[in-house]
Formats: sequence, structure tokens, C-alpha cells
Amino acid sequence: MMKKPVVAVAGATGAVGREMLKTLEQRNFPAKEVICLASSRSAGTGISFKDQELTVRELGVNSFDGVDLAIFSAGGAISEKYAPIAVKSGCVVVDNSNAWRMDKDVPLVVPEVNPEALEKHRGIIANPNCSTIQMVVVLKPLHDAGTIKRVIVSTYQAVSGSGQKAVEELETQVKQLLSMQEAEPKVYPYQIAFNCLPHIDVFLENDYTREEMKMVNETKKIMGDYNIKVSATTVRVPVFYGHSESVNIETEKKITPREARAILSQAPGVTVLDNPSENIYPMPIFAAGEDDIFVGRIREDETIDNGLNMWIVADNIRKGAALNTVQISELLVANNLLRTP
Ligand code: NAP
Ligand code: 3JN
Repeated sequence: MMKKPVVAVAGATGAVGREMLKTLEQRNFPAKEVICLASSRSAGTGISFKDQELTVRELGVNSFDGVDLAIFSAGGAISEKYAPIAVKSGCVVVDNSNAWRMDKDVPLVVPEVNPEALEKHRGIIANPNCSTIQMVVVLKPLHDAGTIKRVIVSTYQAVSGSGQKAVEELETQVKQLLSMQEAEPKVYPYQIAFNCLPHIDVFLENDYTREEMKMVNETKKIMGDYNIKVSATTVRVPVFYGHSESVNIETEKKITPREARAILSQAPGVTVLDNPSENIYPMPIFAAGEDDIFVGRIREDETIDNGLNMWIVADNIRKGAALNTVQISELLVANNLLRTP
């Protein structure tokens, strides 16, 4: 008989952490107990979970005693420091940050794409970046059908990807600007309301942003194919929930738009919304609050022999973060993988 794990959520008060608790509850995750961890700022506050009010505890070195599964969503620095401590105390860690994603001993998992990678975990499992997750779920079945050689992606990312303060910033700025006041940027370097910022995370030496390079490197690792070339431009747009992506692929074997629609309509976690004559295509307002990844505007790239263009939209906080993490956790429980080396 499977033992129900004690689960700790580090960063439980954040945009992702709150969605994590909601997702654990909605999917009736088999937890014996759920422990909410955050900084001293919110220690002692309450978070409702099922029919209980859980009291937030301050994250510390002893937080993982007696815990079986630790979910981290409190930023890379916290994961870097506390994930090894949690593993030492006997926990399996599912980490939402960038800290461990490219470590060769850490599986980077999207359950619809590479669930088998979980088998080899050594205590830490990484959840990919939200923009990568929604793209690879759509690309994997197309790669299996026609071998993708090159991907060119431009993203249109919602402010919720930058946390709770950014959601409040967009709301405040819209109100300020509509009442003829100046918009005050705090989270972003410029006004985000009624604007687009081609700048997510920090700029690197190659002039790409770190968000762009996450998409490049994570895609290859998750798809298990380092020959796929990926070029990314990531842009923040004034949308609250739901990342959109314009994706162009070049394949070795031709895939027609009709074949792509047929393949994707069978793909797990994907909904095809593609009927231009009826104005049917994915949009963030449809994707927000949904589990699936939506794909549409599938059409031939007429400038090359084997090319497709498509438009992919998903709820960045749900499948992009909380849901993917909970799906990984469900696989760990179902396959008896909640054990450390
Ligand atoms: P957020 O809304 O700003 O929440 C941050 C959370 O971290 C809060 O619970 C905060 O607790 C906690 N925290 C901050 N400093 C802490 C400390 N010193 N000790 C303990 N807890 C601390 O941010 P978010 O959007 O939820 O994102 C959190 C992290 O999740 C990000 O930094 C990123 O690594 C990851 N993330 C991943 C994806 C993805 O693509 N998979 C997407 C978004 C975020 P307080 O309330 O006490 O301050
Ligand atoms: O900006 C987005 O839309 C996604 C943001 C993800 C994020 C935000 C802060 C820190 C990450 C991430 O998951 O890559 C990180 C990080 O851990 O580096």
C-alpha cells in the first residue's frame, strides 16, 4: 500500500505557490500533510487549503525534517541553498527555479514529453521554464513525426510570470494611465501597461536574455536532441495570465498543416483551436485557468521546403509552473520514486 507523503511547499505565498496549493487540492493529490513555507515576512499568516487554514512557517534549515516531498517556488537562490539540505533530510525535491535545470544529474521533466527521465533522479527534479514547457509539449509529437531541425520562437509573456508584484503593477499602471496620472515602473525597467518589453530576465554576454537562453537550452535537454537549433526572442506584454508564442519549425520530413493538426489533436495535454474561417484560434483569455496547451494558426511556411508556423498559448502559472510540478509529483508517487539516493 502506497504511503501518503508529507509535502512542503517553499514559496507557498507567491503567485506560483498559491496556484500550486490550488492544483494539489483540485487534483486531490494524496498528501498526508501539506506544510506552507515562505519568508519571515509572511510567517504566521494563514492560507486556506481544502477545509483547513494552514499557518505559513518561516523557511529554515530544519523545515524539511519529516517531509517526503519538497516543492520549491521561492526563487533560484533559495533553491540553490535549500534543495541540497532538503535532499539530505530525505526529501525528494521538485524545483521550479532555474537553479538546477541544466545540471546533468537533475532530470528536467515535462510529463507529456520525457516522463522516463524521472527514473534516474538523485533527489532533485527540475521543472522547466514556463515558455519552454508549452512549446515542447506541442513540438515533441511533431519531432517524432518529422524530426525538427530548427525552431524560431517569439514569445508574448504575461506579467504573472514575474510574480504577484508584477500583476499588481500592471493593474496599478492601467488605473494610473486611464486617470491621466504617470505610470510608475517598479518591477520592470519601463511602463508595462500599453507597452511591450523585449526584455525578460537579465541580458547575457551574447546579447540574448537569460529567458531566451533558457528556451534554447531547456528545449534540447527535454527533447533529448542536441541537434535541434533554437532561436528565441522573449517579450513581456500587458496581459495578466497566459503566455503566447509564435513558433516556426523546419523539419527533415515534410509535415503538412493538415497532418500537424491530426497529430496534435491526438497529443496529450494539447487542444487544437484552428479554424480561421470561424475566427477560431488560441488566445490568453481562453487559456487562463485551463490545464491544456492550445495551438492554432497552423500553416505552411511558404519560404522553405519543410516548414510550419503555429501559435501556442497556455496558462503560464498553471501548466507553465504549478500543474507541471504537480504532474511530476503524481508520477513520483505513482511510480514509487519518492526516495533519495
Ligand atoms: P512571487 O509571487 O514573488 O512569490 C515569491 C515566493 O517566494 C513567496 O512565497 C515568498 O514569500 C517566497 N520567498 C521569497 N524570498 C524568500 C526567502 N528568503 N525565504 C523563503 N521564502 C521566500 O514569485 P512567483 O511568481 O511565485 O515565483 C517564485 C519562483 O518560482 C520564481 O523566482 C521562479 O524561480 C519560479 N517560477 C518559475 C516559473 C516557471 O517558468 N516554471 C514561473 C514563475 C516562477 P513571502 O510571501 O514571505 O515574501
Ligand atoms: O518571466 C516569466 O514569464 C517566467 C519567469 C520565470 C522565472 C522568474 C523568476 C526567476 C524564473 C524561471 O523559472 O526561470 C526564475 C528563475 O528561477 O530563474
